[in-house]
Amino acid sequence: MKDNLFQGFAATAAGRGESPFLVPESGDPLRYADLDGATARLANVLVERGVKPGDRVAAQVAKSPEAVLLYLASLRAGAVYLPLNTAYTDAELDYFLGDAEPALVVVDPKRQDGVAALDGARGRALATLDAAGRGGLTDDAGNADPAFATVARDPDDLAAILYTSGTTGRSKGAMLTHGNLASNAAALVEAWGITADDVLLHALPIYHVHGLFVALNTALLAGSAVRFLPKFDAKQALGLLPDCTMMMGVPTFYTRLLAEDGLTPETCAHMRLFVAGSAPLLAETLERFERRTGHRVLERYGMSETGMICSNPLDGERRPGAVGPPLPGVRVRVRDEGGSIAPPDTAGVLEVKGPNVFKGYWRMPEKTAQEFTDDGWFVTGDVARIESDGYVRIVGRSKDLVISGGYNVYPKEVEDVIDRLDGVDESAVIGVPHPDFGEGVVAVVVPEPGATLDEGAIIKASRRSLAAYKTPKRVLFADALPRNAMGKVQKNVLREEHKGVFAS
Ligand code: MLC
Ligand code: AMP
Repeated sequence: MKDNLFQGFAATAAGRGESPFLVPESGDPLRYADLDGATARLANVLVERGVKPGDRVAAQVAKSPEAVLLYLASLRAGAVYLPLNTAYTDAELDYFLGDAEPALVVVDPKRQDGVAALDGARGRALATLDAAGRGGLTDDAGNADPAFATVARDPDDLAAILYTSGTTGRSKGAMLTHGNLASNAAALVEAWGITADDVLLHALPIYHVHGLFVALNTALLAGSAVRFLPKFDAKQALGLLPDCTMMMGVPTFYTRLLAEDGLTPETCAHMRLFVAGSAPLLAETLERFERRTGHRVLERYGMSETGMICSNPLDGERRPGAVGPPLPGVRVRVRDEGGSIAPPDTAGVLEVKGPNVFKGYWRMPEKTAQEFTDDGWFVTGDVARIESDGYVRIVGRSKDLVISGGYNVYPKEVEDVIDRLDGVDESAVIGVPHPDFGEGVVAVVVPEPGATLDEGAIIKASRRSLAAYKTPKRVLFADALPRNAMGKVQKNVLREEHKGVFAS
């Protein structure tokens, strides 16, 4: 593959002619034949707006074919694409913009004024793109030159930055190179047998590794068609499944599909592969889905920093509760509590090495150094066991993290917001089993002496600074938090005590 990731995609597109790439619910499909001209026009617009190779292009935009073109145009221009969750509030956005210092910030027109007023946006060029793909960028692209010489990139040059929150302190921007993304997409196309005959049902957001890189980079590399939905809706997905061959989703997609009567072997007759990841897929969900449809979901495991690490096989045993062996070219090992490399079947923190592993955290050399071992392995923070035949089982997390519906929520960030509210002495945020989201965010709050606090008011106040998916679904009150001898809050005790809060 050529060094600029886009050149690999362009080579595939050249052989796909009039075949569709993105097929949205309404409007014309974007054909592979359109890709060169459409991304060239947009790349010219980026350059006109001052974007130079190596500059960051930040995008907080709804899912649309034009948003995908923006990602591809950024690659072509040699820029670094920085996608941001549309749920982020202005306060959250302010930090990302201030830290990444993008040359261009692309937002929905409705948010333009709010974003322009942020400290982090000061001095940055702003452009708009709405959910229908309209806005300043699209307008300019209509008049731009449809030819653009794709900027040459080394495999080690940055293609994207994905922000991931930290267990302590500030969010970190994971720097992903052209080589990282290209190698991971090629490994997945191979492992999952993706071809130009595939039709992918795409209902994931496109600001995270799952919907953007795992789903779209593989489709682009293989030349597949993509049924492109703005978001996941179980009924709509069921209506489209008969026309598709593949779906990728978080476990919530599968539990929501199972709740629909229309999920039958007939609906899935044309399907070749269902993939799940971003959060643990319960063995029970895998088994129920297989009983209902005849399809055994393929579970895989990855991270923003590494792309995909492990996958159950396309052919061979898809083991419930396991994420399969590492992908070709990727190595994993487990380190036990004493710091030694653990023998098979022993739980410990999982470490990974390979061409998929990111370059480091944006402008955080010390954080980067902390998360790599001396011999260059990335420490995932996930607790795993490697079985004697190489299958990996994720059995827990050493990092204090909640995964709700596939989104990561860092308790520290939520606790900081709640602790600042009037009448709150302290708080502890935990994840407990949730029938829809896998884990649901719960805050246990200790009021200041004499203060009267109200659950609804705390939820509402938190929501002002936090995205909806991070905001606690329940707030419970306690006189004190359980602590160990070192004074550390025992979150396992709280999780056990409150495990039934969302029981249905
Ligand atoms: C939405 N809400 C959530 C939520 N998603 N709350 C908790 N967890 C979530 N995941 C909020 C909504 O804003 C709303 O709040 C309320 O909960 C009910 O929303 P809903 O209508 O039920 O949610 P919906 O819009 O249907 O979204 C649910 C979902 C979505 C599961 C379809 O969250 C989703 O697409 N998740 C996928 C995330 C993903 O792509 N993760 C990959 C990360 S990459 P209110 O206040 O408005 O009522 C990664 C690496 C890897 O992890 O390995 O892949
Ligand atoms: P993110 O930082 O958003 O990329 O999320 C990565 C994290 O998601 C990993 O470190 C895991 O904790 C979790 N994860 C992803 N896939 C799986 C899976 N199949 N099973 C369990 N956890 C997963």
